[in-house]
Amino acid sequence: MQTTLIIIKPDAVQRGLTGELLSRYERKGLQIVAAKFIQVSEEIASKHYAEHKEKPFFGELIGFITAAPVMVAAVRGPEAIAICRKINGATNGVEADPGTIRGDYAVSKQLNLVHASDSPESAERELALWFNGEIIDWSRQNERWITG
Ligand code: 3AN
Repeated sequence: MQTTLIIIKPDAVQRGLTGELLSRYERKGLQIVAAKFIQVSEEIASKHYAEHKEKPFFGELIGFITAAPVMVAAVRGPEAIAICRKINGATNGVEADPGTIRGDYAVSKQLNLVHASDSPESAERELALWFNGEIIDWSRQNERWITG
């Protein structure tokens, strides 16, 4: 089992897609183990995107993610990290395959609706950054009908 961080970004929230997008991870069979609707601080945004600090789009990226509220969630399941990256699709909405979130809803590199951790190391770091003891380990009654 892996747990990964999902962010439903400001563009998706503004477009009224929060529930629709969160449901894509849920209906796949992943389990929501934390979620909150927040206004992101510059401090958390800079820490989250620390690896992009030197990129020319860093300032714009921080401006975007702090511009309006986001829904942040932790989702769990077998290979949850790879599954969520597949559900999201390629970073650039123009290149993302139809059927993925970005393929279905995005035409931009920056306004790409969702974030998902890209590795176990990133997931661990990001979950610790966004959730402070708020992850709930709960059992699904129907687990055997989902993960076997
Ligand atoms: P992903 O979100 O697919 O993991 P990353 O980690 O390469 O993509 O980029 C982080 C975020 O930075 C992206 N979600 C996107 O919003 C933004 N971004 C990436 N590349 C660009 C770019 N060339 N111009 C503007 N924003 C970008």
